[in-house]
Amino acid sequence: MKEKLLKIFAEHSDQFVSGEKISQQLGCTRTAVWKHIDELRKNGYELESAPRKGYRLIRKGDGIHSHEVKVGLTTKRIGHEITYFDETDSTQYTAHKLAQEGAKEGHVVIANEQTKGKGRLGRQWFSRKGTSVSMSLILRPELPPQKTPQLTLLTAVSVVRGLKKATGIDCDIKWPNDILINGKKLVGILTEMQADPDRVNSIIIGIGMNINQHHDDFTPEIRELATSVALVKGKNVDRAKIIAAVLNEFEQLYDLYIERGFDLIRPLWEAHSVSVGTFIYARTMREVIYGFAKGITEDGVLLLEDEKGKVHEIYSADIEI
Ligand code: BT5
Repeated sequence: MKEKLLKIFAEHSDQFVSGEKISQQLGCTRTAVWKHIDELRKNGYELESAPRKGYRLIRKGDGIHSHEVKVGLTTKRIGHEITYFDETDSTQYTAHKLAQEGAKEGHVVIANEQTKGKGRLGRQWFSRKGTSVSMSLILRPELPPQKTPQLTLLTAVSVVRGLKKATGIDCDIKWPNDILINGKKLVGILTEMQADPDRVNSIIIGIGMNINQHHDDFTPEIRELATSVALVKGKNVDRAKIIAAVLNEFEQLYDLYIERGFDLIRPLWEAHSVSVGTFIYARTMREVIYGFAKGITEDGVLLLEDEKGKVHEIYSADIEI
């Protein structure tokens, strides 16, 4: 009911909508309309009411609403099914569960707040209620498992392009899964899969984006490492628009990838990468290697030439530039 009511206000942007019209569209009594309006107010929405005119939405609450995302979508399937939580442990957990239960490709899980956001290797992903985007996308490509790192890189390109379209900002990609602005982390990507030895059943792509955080919204451990769109732009931005823009870019690139492979995606990735063509430290599970990042392979593996001229294939690491 709340979603339906918000949809009515979205369709009437700044105008008043009469209580009568709302009650007809929702199929409920005027008293029930009044109760739903009251509920929205309790959720942080600012609504003006005027005799004989009805209600007008002045300011939204701090949630992200599925219909607001859907309004911005130009996709054929990605994001058509959205599961939204005001609060959940991790959108990755829910997406895995939905995938096991047979969710279709393109189903997206979005949360306004995550209490157990995950990074790679058991690390934490921090987000503050109402300020960030935490979403997980379910995919079902016919791919051998070793190709899945390509999808992390494809996602990074989609995020950079989506952010540029929705907000005008230019970001860099740091292999394999970070989006940076001025060297600070804006977005983290986590790609997980459910697979048999030779076949992927589903891939869950988690995207955590810092959007409307201000300096003090970040926990002390990441305050100096992290940035947000609002910090870069100097004002808050609409998270639903950003989600839609990223999903739109994602579907275009993903369709291209499924049809023509990684060859067309790689130059797009390289164009935004700050970790290729330069000297870097790569911290893997076993060692730290210093060398020249020569490029990425067809599978998205980083090629790092050490000081003795040996080329290492890096599958997973943290990079310091
Ligand atoms: C990542 O891991 O960057 C992947 C983050 C993926 C988060 C999304 S949100 C939706 C979905 N649901 C989840 O539960 N997860 C995914 P990694 O490269 O391991 O980076 C983790 C490190 O980044 C942490 O150890 C911190 O140092 C730092 N970090 C944590 N939260 C951050 C934030 N909000 N902004 C910038 N850096 C952060």
